[in-house]
Amino acid sequence: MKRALGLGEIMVQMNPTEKGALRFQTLFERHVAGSEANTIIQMQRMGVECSFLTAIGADEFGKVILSSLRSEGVSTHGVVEDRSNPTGVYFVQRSYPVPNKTMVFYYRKDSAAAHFGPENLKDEYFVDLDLFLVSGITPALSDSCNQAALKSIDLAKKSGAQIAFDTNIRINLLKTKENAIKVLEPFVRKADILFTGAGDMAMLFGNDSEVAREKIIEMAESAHIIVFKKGSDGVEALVSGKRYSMPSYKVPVIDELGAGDACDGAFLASYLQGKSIEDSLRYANVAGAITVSLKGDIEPLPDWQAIETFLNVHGAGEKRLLR
Ligand code: KDG
Repeated sequence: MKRALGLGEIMVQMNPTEKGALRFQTLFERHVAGSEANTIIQMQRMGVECSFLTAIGADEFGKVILSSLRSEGVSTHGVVEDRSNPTGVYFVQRSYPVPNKTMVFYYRKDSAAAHFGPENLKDEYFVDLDLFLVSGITPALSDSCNQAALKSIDLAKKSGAQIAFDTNIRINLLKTKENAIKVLEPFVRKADILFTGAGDMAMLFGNDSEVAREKIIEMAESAHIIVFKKGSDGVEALVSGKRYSMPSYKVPVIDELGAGDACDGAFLASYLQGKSIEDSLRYANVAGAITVSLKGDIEPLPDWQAIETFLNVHGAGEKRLLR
């Protein structure tokens, strides 16, 4: 069995039952979500043995996060209970002011997870590991999280694991483009498998998409795989210099949150378990399509059976190899 480890913040997500401005919402569903945890749970559902590193508050929301990870079979040995700081929470606003677009409002400053640091890492977490995963959100949380993410990469590399990194820019955490480049560049340089998207590349390198693409390829000096997520335009990959492209599936969009994470997780689980790049991209698209069509980041994440059922209905999709 392949083994993966993730690091990041998991929060309680309050998602209104109705679309529209938050000030008019009175009924909320309580979900659990966090980018790297979403990806890890996607991988676990597809047969990778996963564990997760984070900190939770000694509060009710911390308890629901712990039981969510455990109920998925994700190992929580590296989860720290922080008695001084609370579990982070965020609110979702759907379809307002931009129809079909989701906005998030965080209550995560000084959260337990933001206090996670390199002192919480143990060598044993990195033994027999195939893949370590982190995204641009974690180093943006705090200096201690940044240090923990960098040290985890060193420990994972020493144990022979591959490093997967998603640029995942959250500008409300990183504040400026200059700071985004400063914080994210070391991670882009160290990644073996890099995930990014048009929005993130424009944020880092400007609106000329070809220039931005060239710049990120140049910066990703260790990456043998770069996956470019293009939302409803599908997904592309550059694998040891060869370009692959896979169009997306057209489905109704209810809540886009978590779709990119699902896409990363399905790609990584498929690739680690020996699937071809084309199939890995196809399953990544399926996971993204299922996730946008339902609320909650974790609940929709498909297992193999769900992927197969989806493909039986929607077909395998157009397959193109760009040379
Ligand atoms: O990818 C979806 C996540 O970004 C979101 O649900 C919460 O982890 C989160 C974040 O930091 O924005």
